[in-house]
Amino acid sequence: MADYDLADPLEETAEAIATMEVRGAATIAGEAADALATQARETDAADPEAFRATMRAAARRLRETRPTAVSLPNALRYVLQRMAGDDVETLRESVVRAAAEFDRRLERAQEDLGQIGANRLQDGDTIMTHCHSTDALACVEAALEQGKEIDAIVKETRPRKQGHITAERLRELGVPVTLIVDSAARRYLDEVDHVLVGADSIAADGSVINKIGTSGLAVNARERGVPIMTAAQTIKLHPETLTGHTVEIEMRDEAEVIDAETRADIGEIAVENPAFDVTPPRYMDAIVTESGQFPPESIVTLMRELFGEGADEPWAES
Ligand code: RUB
Repeated sequence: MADYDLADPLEETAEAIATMEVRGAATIAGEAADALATQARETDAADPEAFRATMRAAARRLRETRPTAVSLPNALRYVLQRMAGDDVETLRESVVRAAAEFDRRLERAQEDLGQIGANRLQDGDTIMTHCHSTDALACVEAALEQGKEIDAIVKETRPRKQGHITAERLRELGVPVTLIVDSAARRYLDEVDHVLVGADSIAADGSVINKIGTSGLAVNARERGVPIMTAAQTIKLHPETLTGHTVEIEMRDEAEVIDAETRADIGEIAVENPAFDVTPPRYMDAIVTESGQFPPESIVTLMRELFGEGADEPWAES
């Protein structure tokens, strides 16, 4: 494989995504698009072919960081599909412009879906959250702007405790927060009007791929009669699932679950750390996107509209 000279900021972004310093599907997508723009500005490729090859290599480097959130390849696809021109300068400008356009769309999509999600929430409602989703919080923010009072029960979300970020953001918005450990969720569901989660990927059959623990929460919510919605802008729709591919579930380091010393004290055990799980469509009440609210089973219609019958891989080495 050819060796491409990738700019330091691109390597830094790739590393930040891999180590979860940058995390959450929408944030990862925005940072990846920005990294491509920076790479385009900084590359000293001498001719159009070298420029295109470097940009494809940059996209591959970003693509390999985390496998589950489809917003990442969708962001790379958006930018690379708009890379056009017969000379390096024009190509460079096209990439920078596409990345900026992508960022604007990302922001607008989140605002629009927030308005739609907020319509599902009533004044005085209590929500339960899992992990930290900016799309989900956009719904709460819009509900607050509509003058509704919302309380939140926030699941801690082991092992990385992204619930702490959610708790902090909700407090900044003035929402009363009760933090609970994950295993306390079912006990508190009777006090909850809506479970509100985000998504890393949505499959063509309406399955929702989100932080590990979402599916168990959804099953419990259904059993308790509490509606559960996913807030997910359309960059979370996974085009490859239209042609039968499945979504890869990231397995992360066992050190996130248990430290080496405790593990040694326990004795010979296996430790596994899947980062995401799949919630079947029958346990999800609604998927809220910037294009409207959908029953999970009908999301395939929107996917076909947006992606046709599948998706290309513009980062592939030619
Ligand atoms: C994050 C996670 C979030 C989705 C949606 O997992 O599962 O619910 O990414 O987030 P991790 P957003 O912390 O492992 O990245 O709505 O911000 O895109």
